[in-house]
Formats: sequence, C-alpha cells, structure tokens
Amino acid sequence: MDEDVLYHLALGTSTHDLPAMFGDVKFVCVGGSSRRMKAFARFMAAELGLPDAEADPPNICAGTDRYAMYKAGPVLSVSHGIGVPSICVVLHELLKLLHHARCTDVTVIRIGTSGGIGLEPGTVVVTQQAVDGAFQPRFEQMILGRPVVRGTELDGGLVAELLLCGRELSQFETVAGNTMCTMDFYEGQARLDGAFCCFSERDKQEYLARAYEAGVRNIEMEALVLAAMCKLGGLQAAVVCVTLLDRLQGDQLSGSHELLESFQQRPQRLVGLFIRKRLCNQ
Ligand code: R2B
Ligand code: URA
Repeated sequence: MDEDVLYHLALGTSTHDLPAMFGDVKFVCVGGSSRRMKAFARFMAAELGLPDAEADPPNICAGTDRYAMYKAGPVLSVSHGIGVPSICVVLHELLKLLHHARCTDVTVIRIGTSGGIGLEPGTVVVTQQAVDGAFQPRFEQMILGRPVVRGTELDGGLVAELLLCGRELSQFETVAGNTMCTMDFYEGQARLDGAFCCFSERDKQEYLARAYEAGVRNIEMEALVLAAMCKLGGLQAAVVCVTLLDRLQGDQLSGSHELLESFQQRPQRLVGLFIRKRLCNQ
C-alpha cells in the first residue's frame, strides 16, 4: 500500500512519521480502560525516571475516542475497550504500527482485571494458557464464512519471569494459571445476575468446578485473541490480570471503589518491575 490509514488510532503512514514517533518502543501494554492506561503511562514514566514524569501524558490518539494511547520512553500504553472484537481491531492496527515504525523485539502485555476461581480477591494471575469457554487453547474466528482456528500458546519463559517479579515485589499473591476468555461478561461467564439467565446456581458451580479442574484460575474477555494474534505475528506476549472477586462466592462486583481501584494497580506494579528489570539487563 502507498499509504496505510490506522483509522481507529487516528494515525497513518502519510500523516505521521511513525518511525520517529514509535521507533524506540519495546513494550506495548494494553488494558481495557483509557483512564487506567493513562495512569500506567504516568507510573512507568516515574518508574523509569523520565524527565517529564510529573506532567500529564498527551493522548497520542486524541483524534479519535475509540482508543487512547500514551507513551513513556520505550513503553506504549494503549486502551483496548471490552471484549474480543474491540481488542482485535486495536491489535491489528498496533501490529501494523510497530511494523511501519520498524520496531524490533517488542513484548506485548495485557494488564487487566478478571474474575477469579477459588482465589482470594486481589490475587494476580499470570496466564499460562489462554482457553475458551470449553477450556481449549484455541481462538476461533469466522473468516470468509468459515471458522478459522488459531493457537493461543504463550511464552513459558515470560510467565516464569513475571512470576519472579511478583515474588520479588511480595506485596500481593501472584499465581500462574489458565485464563478463560469469554465473549460475554454475564451468561458467558456463568453469571446468574445478567438480564437473562438459563441455568441454576448448581449448574454454575459445576461449570466453575470443571474450569478449575482444567487449570482455569481466572476469567476475562480478551486473552484468547491477544495470545493468538501475537503468536501469529511472532511477538512475545503475556497476560497479567488481577482478580476482583472469587466467582465461587458470587457474581456481583460489590467491593468498594477504593478497594477495586487499588487491586487494579497490582498488575501495573508487577509489570513495571518486569520492564525495569528487562531494561537494566539490556
Ligand atoms: C475484564 O474486565 C472487563 C469486563 O468488566 C473485560 O474487558 C475484561 O476482560
Ligand atoms: N472482568 C471480567 O471479565 N470478569 C469478572 O468477573 C471481573 C472482571
């Protein structure tokens, strides 16, 4: 293509000097909310001792309100919205952006929230395998009217490195486990409190028990496609999510705003240490 318009990022190859803007990027951190990703960029700027750490980081995608993007040195912090379609679109455009900017050796990490299974709320889960609602490590997408299945393996070495960071921080519980990615927050995650529900509490408990047996420790809505697309693109990727509640105990997120906010900083702190260590060892 003579020109590539990254429509949902409000960036493009003829309107922006992508190598100058992004050529030094080594870490792409993504998370659902734009506010959280702005806070992460500020946190990383302070962690890395960048000169403008106190300043409000500008939103690089200010030309659109679909996604928000901030940069702190070699760290790009980008929001992805909720669910597989939303993260899929931004990942396509982010991978193309990295290609146009001629970035090399980039690690992609999702820092997010999730529902835990049998874990104390606030526990951080580093994903070993991203699995679907039938506990399979596969991402299925309809392409040209046919189901296309892609693998969702993640890098075992990266999981070990991240677990080590959790241990080193020692501020909260960090565990490895499989992460179930669903297409819905309510019925898709065996919740009884949606607008509709076609199963009983007993059915729910049986399903979550089967998930636990299959190694699932948390449930969220993006891990499958992040794992599949990064694998296809040859990028190292990881998923680090805090659990906001124990799904064996309930469905509603009734913890106080302050508590849930403080939980959400945990993956940021863990990944912050990981990035600092990686940069020190370079
Ligand atoms: C975790 O939290 C969001 C739903 O509340 C979703 O984006 C996810 O994966
Ligand atoms: N995000 C999810 O997808 N599920 C939860 O239960 C909590 C956060």
